[in-house]
Amino acid sequence: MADEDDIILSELSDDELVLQMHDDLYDGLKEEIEDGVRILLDRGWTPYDVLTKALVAGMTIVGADFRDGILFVPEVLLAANAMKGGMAILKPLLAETGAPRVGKMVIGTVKGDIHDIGKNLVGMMMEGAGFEVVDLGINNPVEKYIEALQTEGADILGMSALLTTTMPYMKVVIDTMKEKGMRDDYIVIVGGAPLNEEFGKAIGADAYCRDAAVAVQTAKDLVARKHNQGVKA
Ligand code: B1M
Repeated sequence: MADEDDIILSELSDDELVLQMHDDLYDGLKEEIEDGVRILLDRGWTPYDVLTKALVAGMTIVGADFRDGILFVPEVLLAANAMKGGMAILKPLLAETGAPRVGKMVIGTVKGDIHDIGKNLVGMMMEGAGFEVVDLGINNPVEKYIEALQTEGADILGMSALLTTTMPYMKVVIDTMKEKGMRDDYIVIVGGAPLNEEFGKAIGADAYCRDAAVAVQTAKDLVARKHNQGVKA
């Protein structure tokens, strides 16, 4: 028999359910997050709204308490695992737009950095928008990026960093591309919580993208611009 404190997710209103999902994410309850995602989808929510309003918003609360020393690494790992459970359900739906292939992107988190949720989100949204995505995972040295760009015939390099100590590594990658005379062959976009527009410019990226939606729009614009230049040449 259900305990009287048990919460039946399906009986909550949308607003209550979203708040409950923020709590469940905070508590690292993967199954509850997966159930919540399915319920919102059944109620007609778009995958993008579920992602941003239930999952990403919940993770922001986790981030604040991690920063303030209220949550620690093991708890945050559980929250990340729950978030990934929800994202796995949304991934095929976000990729299901039937959009024609618009370009190919190699994406990875930079050396020394193991944060991958934002990077995964960007990859998912890019796939949903019709890009082919080659995901190099986390902790990528410059050689791995360069090799993938060359062997995959990619149009775009996407780098993610979540730490102030790892974001300078993006410049190492771009400088190496310059040394090898291959920088102008690719569009380079960068993102991650500690970055900003100014940093993106300073390291020689084509664009800094605040979030996954901006990354998609920016990539589309830059690919279109590159193709137009190609036509004129
Ligand atoms: Co880490 N961590 N963490 N962590 N962690 C942060 C980043 C931190 C800000 C927390 C804090 O103090 N408030 C802090 C960094 C401080 C700093 O450098 N300024 C921090 C720290 C210090 C650490 C450790 C050093 C902790 C320790 O060990 N003492 C350690 C480092 C490990 C390492 O990488 N070497 C560490 C470890 C971890 C966990 C393993 C526990 C876990 C990661 C699990 C995983 O990713 N699989 C973790 C998590 C989960 C976080 C927080 C709480 C959440 C990050 C996240 O997933 N956010 C984070 C706090 C925060 O960011 N508020 C924190 C949700 C995600 C959707 O957002 O990744 O920002 P985000 O992605 C966004 C945008 O940034 C953008 O789009 C996404 C949204 O649409 N974006 C791109 C990201 N990449 C992009 C690329 C693009 C375009 C846009 O183009 C290519």
